[in-house]
This record gives sequence, C-alpha cells and structure tokens, in this order.
Amino acid sequence: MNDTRFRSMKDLPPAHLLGTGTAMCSGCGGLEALHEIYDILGEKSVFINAAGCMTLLAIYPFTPFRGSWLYSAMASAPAGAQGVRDALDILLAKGRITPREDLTVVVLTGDGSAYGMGLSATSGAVERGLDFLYICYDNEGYGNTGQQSSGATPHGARTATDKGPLGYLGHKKDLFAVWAAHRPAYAATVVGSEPLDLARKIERAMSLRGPRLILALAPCPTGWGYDPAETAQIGKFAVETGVWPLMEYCDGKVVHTKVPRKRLPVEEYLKRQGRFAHLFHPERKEALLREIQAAVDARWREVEPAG
Ligand SMILES: Cc1ncc(C[n+]2csc(CCOP(=O)(O)OP(=O)(O)O)c2C)c(N)n1
Ligand code: SF4
Ligand SMILES: [Mg+2]
Repeated sequence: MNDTRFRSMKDLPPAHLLGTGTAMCSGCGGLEALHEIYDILGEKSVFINAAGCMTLLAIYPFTPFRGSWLYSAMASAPAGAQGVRDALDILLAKGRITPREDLTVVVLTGDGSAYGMGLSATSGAVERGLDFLYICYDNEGYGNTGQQSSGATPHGARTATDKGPLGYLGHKKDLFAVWAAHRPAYAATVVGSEPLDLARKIERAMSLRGPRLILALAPCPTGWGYDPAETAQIGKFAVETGVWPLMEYCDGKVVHTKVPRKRLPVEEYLKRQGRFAHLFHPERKEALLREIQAAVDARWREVEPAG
C-alpha cells in the first residue's frame, strides 16, 4: 500500500495485486504465479491464507489484495474456507447480499500445509464438495522458516533439514494425483513462466463450481539457491525437462496441456540450483543423477509416443 501513484483505494486499477514493499524475496516464483492468477481472479474474492511466505504480503490492517484476506493456522485453511463459504451462503439465503456480490472463496497455501499439515482438512473439504479454489504455491519446502524439507521436496535436494551427501532421501508426494483421487471439480498444475497455460486454467477453474486445485510450481531463489533473475528460466527448464508436467484433471480425465517436444536432460534443471550442487561437485553423483532421470522418464512413458 506504499504505492504513491494512488491516493485512495478508488484510484487502484481493477483486480491488480499491488507490491507491498514487505519481506518477500525478489524473484519469488510463488509471487509471480500469484500475480498472474490474481489478475484473472479479481477482487471479488476472499483469501484464506495458511501461514507461510505469502502471509508476509499482509501488514495489518493492509493487504495487497483489493478483496478480503484472512490468515489461518497451517493446518486449517480449508476449514476456514468452509466457514467463509457457509457465511456467504447464509447471507445469500437471507438476501443480505445479492448473487452479484458473492465472493470466490480461495485458499492460498504453501506446500508444507498442502502436502502435509493441512492435508486432512483439505481431504475433508474436497470430500464435502466445498465450493472453493485451492491455490498451492509449491516451493518444495518450508520456505518461510528456512527451507526445511516438506512432503513436496524432490529426491536428492539439499534442505535445511537434509544436509547429508545425498540430500533429501524421500520422494516428492504426488499432490495432483491425491486430489484427482478425490474426484474434484477441477485440478491443474501451472507455473508462472507459462502464463498463457496458467491463464487458461484459471479461467476454466473460474467457470466451474466445487473443489478446484491450482498447483503452482514456485521457483524459490532463496530456498533453491539461484540468482533471482533466473526464476522464469528455472520454471521453463522444469517444464522442458519434464520435471513439472503441465496438466489438468476434469470430468475424470487427466490431460497434459504441454508435452515437451523433446525433453531436455533433467541435469539442465538441476545444475542451475544450489540445492542440487552436491550432485555435481566435488564429483558427479552418477547413480543419483541416473535415478532422478529414470524417475522422470518413467513418469512420461505413458504420455510420450513410443519410438
Ligand atoms: C503448526 C505450525 N507449525 C509451525 C509453524 C511455523 N511456520 C510458519 S510458516 C512455516 C512454513 C510453511 O511452509 P509452506 O507451507 O511450504 O509455506 P512457505 O513458507 O514455503 O511459503 C512454518 C513451519 C506454524 N505457523 N504452525
Ligand atoms: S523464501 Fe522463496 S517462496 Fe518464500 S518469499 Fe522467498 S523466494 Fe518466495
Ligand atoms: Mg513451501
């Protein structure tokens, strides 16, 4: 709210997410995706934000959003969304607001909540058919507290809690598949560096009702160890190497929305990030590099035409 171009709230451009001059890192891929999403979603929305990096966007009583914003505990954002949706429905039923004044209920959460602490509340909300948009910006770790490993951390990545020679020994959970197994109204993966694909998916999600997931890869210069200027490039390499498949689920079917014509070696993505530097220095960890590549190849085997 420090932008001096605007003297009052009325001067603000419609549906634009303002910079706040807060503690967000430059080059934040989560913020890049959120900007793009909000430009389409607009101000007729109410955000329920699980504690994480994006919570730093708000400095009470201000937020950069022109709509409403609530902050929740890490595990509770979907439960908060249920309460807000119920309250809006009661206001509608009583005629205290018109359908035109209704708001889109949005959960905004990091991966620590989405893949872990908040998963049970999320599963319950999807099971109940809650009408909400669920945006997870996935920076693959507990970023706000120093990038500890989460259920979204990729195999082999070094984090604050996995500093050993092979990095994180676990495997990234497939949250998209977890959602799809719940048969939601919609689920999609996106990344800010593919804005057209992202925009189409947000528009599609907005045209539907019920539980809708937008899972955004969020390249994180601070936690992943790369120059903030390279965020868009890192996002593109995630897609071109096949590490981050762009896809959507609707009506029981999964569709890949962008299949790389010729997938690049996964190394092209890994070698640009400090969290994977131990795979290349002081000597190459060939077995682990092969294992990571093989997992990505196996993931794509059913999608790519043979030969
Ligand atoms: C129950 C609970 N444990 C720990 C914290 C401290 N905490 C605040 S933000 C955060 C990291 C959340 O990680 P994620 O959901 O991935 O969001 P990110 O910080 O990466 O944006 C943690 C651990 C908390 N708020 N609540
Ligand atoms: S730690 Fe990562 S996700 Fe969090 S604000 Fe910084 S760049 Fe964004
Ligand atoms: Mg995170």
